[in-house]
Amino acid sequence: MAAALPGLAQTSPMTPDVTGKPFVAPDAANDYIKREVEIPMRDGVKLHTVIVIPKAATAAPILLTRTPYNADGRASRMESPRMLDILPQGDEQFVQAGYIRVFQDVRGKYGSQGDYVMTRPLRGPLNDTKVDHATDAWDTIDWLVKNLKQSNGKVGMIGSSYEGFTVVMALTNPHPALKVAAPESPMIDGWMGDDWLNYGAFRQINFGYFTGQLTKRGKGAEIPSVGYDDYTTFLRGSAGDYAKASGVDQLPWWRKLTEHPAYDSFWQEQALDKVMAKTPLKVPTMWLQGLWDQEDMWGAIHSYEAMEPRDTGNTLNYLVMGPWRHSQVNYNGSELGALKFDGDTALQFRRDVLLPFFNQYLLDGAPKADTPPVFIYDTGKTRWDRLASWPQSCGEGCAAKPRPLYLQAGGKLGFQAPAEGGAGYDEYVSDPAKPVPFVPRPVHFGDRDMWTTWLVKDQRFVDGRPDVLTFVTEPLTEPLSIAGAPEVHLQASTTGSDSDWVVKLIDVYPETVASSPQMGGYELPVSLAIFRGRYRESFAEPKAIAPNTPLEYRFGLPTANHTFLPGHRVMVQVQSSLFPLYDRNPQTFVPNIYLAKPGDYQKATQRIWHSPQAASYISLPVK
Ligand code: PG9
Repeated sequence: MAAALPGLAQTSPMTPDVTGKPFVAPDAANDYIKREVEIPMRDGVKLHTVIVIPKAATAAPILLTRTPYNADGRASRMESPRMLDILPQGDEQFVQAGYIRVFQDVRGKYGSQGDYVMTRPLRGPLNDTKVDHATDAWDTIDWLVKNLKQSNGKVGMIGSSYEGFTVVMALTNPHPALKVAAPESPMIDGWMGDDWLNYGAFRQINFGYFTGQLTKRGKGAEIPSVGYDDYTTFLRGSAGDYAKASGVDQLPWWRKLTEHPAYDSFWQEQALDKVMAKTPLKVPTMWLQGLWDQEDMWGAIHSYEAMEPRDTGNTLNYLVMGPWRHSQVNYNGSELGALKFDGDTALQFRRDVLLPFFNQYLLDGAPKADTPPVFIYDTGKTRWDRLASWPQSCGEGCAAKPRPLYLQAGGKLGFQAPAEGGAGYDEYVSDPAKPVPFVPRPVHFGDRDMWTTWLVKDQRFVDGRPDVLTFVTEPLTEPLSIAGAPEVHLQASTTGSDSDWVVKLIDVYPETVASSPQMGGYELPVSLAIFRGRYRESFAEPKAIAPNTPLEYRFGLPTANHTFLPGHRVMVQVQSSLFPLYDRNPQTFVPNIYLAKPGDYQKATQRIWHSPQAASYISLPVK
């Protein structure tokens, strides 16, 4: 063997190359210091916390996110000596402004000790322990301001979705050092419209999330796919049958869901908009979400509306809604599916509105920001509106009043109430064996592009199906702007004893669009929802539907800020399923739809009424 070069020690060729000693990457060139600490909570449980401090920091503010999604991962986008590179894209403006960034694993997930409870309820009837996310946020903030000598003692909280939920939890009893907050698409009410259900219809796409989050403290198992097309997979039975076949029924969370199909105290007690309605306003809060938020469409807007009456000085409660899918605020906001916007709307918001707002409350000596009380994108005109209040059109207290847009005979839609004559209804057969798909088949829940863009999908793929009714206006001669939540007033009868009703408000593009030919005739959903008919009279106490009787189904559609442009038409589609995203209604009343049996699934003839005595309409928040 060759001799070692003079001055160099000889390493035996058989020296083991994996030493087991910790590898320490040189960090002299880093522009940040990364610390991992285990912060003790009041019950002794330690929460794993990653702190990234700019090397040059003195009197820097702290930006905190509490996550069930792995704090270490959230603070390592890539290996790099630059803080800008290691933190998420949505943080770039804060990094450039010199903030200290903190991510913490919530109790029971990833590096944190303690028990994990899905969206752990506040202490009270549902939580008999001494801790919740409000106490954990308090204890964490207390530790941070006492231990980070590079900080100025001021903390802002931010986060999207589950991370937005933990922001809201902190706001229920905020630590005095918490100076500003931005819950982004926070999970607020899982039954009404966030994440788990929509007005009582269950979102089956969540099964993979359950196993991913709940089968391990770290990242859990994926459910093996039995086939590519989840339309076929979920036709095999009820949600409960799927849970059993896939093993999900072993999870306590699934048991909790199936034990509470209705909006009982389990859900009511957890609805954070109801909690916030009673919470004193202390911390300036910017509620934000996407206008096509496929996961948390309910939370931010309803929380904003719950707080707003008490924000008389317009200084504490702010609303932002961008043309975004779920959490898109933290990525590129130039486009969504087939839609193109006027530049990167997410960056525009983060740079021009969010950062100055946070700076105002967190940076010593920062100027007052010019923050609009409401910053909302007009998804028809494709431009931002800066408004003093929201909604712009409502029953009472708004500048404008909603107008009823009536379903009419012959598939027409218009502002004139229906006249006498004709059958007074249109009908279709809803067959649980052939439910209406929510996106074109094959439907693969693992297809992220499909999931993130389904709410803007061209609805022509179902228009014309015999089980989808379509009503449409003439082409508009003037712009028609809506700014608020459209409300459905559907007069419907069914031959069954239970039914789902899906209503979609759609912007139909002109047949030709020279600048984007592929948009010619596009049927863009502006706002849509599914409503489980058994909850017509009470969300808490389901009731069988009286067959063959026109009954009114009244429910809010998601908030919209949209101008239907001249040449466009307004369309409404009505159907009885959005499958397999939502579990099928068997159309026979059963005590618990999660546990419906094959024989319960029955065809039903559905009539949508448009007679003078039973007029169906959408109350449109026109401005
Ligand atoms: N929408 C996800 C979620 C929030 C809350 C509970 C469960 C899931 C999320 O993106 O975090």
